[in-house]
Amino acid sequence: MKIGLVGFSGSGKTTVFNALTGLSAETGFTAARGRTNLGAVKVPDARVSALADLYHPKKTTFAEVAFSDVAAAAAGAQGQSLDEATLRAMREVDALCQVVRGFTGAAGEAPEPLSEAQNLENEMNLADLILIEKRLEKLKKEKSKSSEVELLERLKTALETGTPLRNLEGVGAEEWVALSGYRFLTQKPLLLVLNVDEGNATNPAPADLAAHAHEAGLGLVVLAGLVEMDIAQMEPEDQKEFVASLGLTEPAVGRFIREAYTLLELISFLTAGPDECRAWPIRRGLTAPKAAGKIHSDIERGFIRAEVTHWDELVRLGSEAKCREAGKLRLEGKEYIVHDGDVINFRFNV
Ligand SMILES: Nc1nc2c(ncn2[C@@H]2O[C@H](COP(=O)(O)OP(=O)(O)OP(=O)(O)O)[C@@H](O)[C@H]2O)c(=O)[nH]1
Ligand SMILES: [Mg+2]
Repeated sequence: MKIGLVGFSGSGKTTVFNALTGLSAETGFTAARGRTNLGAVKVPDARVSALADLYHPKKTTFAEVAFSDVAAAAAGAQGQSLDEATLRAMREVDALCQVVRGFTGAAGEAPEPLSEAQNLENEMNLADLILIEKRLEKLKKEKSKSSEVELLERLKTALETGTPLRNLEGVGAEEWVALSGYRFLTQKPLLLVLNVDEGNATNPAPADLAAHAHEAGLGLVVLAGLVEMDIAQMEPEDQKEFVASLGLTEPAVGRFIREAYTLLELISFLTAGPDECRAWPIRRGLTAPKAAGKIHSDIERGFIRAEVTHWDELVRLGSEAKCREAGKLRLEGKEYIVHDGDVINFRFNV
């Protein structure tokens, strides 16, 4: 999964990037403009660790979230905040995370998180609208009567009335597939990060921002970017102590990833054995063959059945054979919907 950090200049995107990835990209106004920071974090997963303790595999593989810190939006006239390069970078990611300034700015500016969040959301609406209008113009010139015209007109109406595409109802799954090439910004899941000072690290988000996130179906995480950046650099033992002294229970990255998984409706199934123990993130609701396709398309194509145990049963009973004896190893067919925490062995024809 790839998440793009966006937001107005000075909101703390690079600071949050460092806090999440543990890297040390340059922050502040002297930082090289236009430079893209890329990084990835392993998704902490106690289930993978427990399976690795059982199998002592050659390789243990956690899921990964990749972050890109690319998009500095400039405060300015409406429709001019996002340049072409920024828009391109934003279209590439699976989900967007807008960093919103929740601390007093360098020149003493009070934070205005709600309007800041809404400003950028409007810019994204506008970017999608412009894309649609250009495409419609072209299709109409070609006198196209395709269903695409009708569909784009519906999207256009929604955006004109301020509805981001992710909240548009009545567009079917197949229609979305037909539109996937556009990579609309307002269709991507959006997670707001309110970047606050240390003193506000344990306070909830302002009620108006929280209400907006709730109504618009956005994720919301409050974190103290500067201090989390330090936390990300510490050894695990010091980290624990320091995090507790701030009144927090864990570094922000854990909360952030959980919120992102919920927003993206991601779950993980697991594979386990002496070669590798691994977590595979998938969208909730996938059938066993589709899930198998994440490992390799051959396994999806030649799918015969899935042998499924739940990770805690496997860890509790200690082996696949014991699970089989205890009736905890199920054989599932191609209609089976994969659950979070399933340990799966796929049988397939090559
Ligand atoms: N007081 C305070 N300052 C912060 C916080 N987060 C970031 N800053 C400061 O705000 C300035 C801008 O932070 P950056 O992380 O560089 O912001 P950015 O969004 O990446 O900025 P651009 O790359 O210019 O778009 C830096 O001087 C940071 O140290 C915070 O939580 N509290
Ligand atoms: Mg930056």
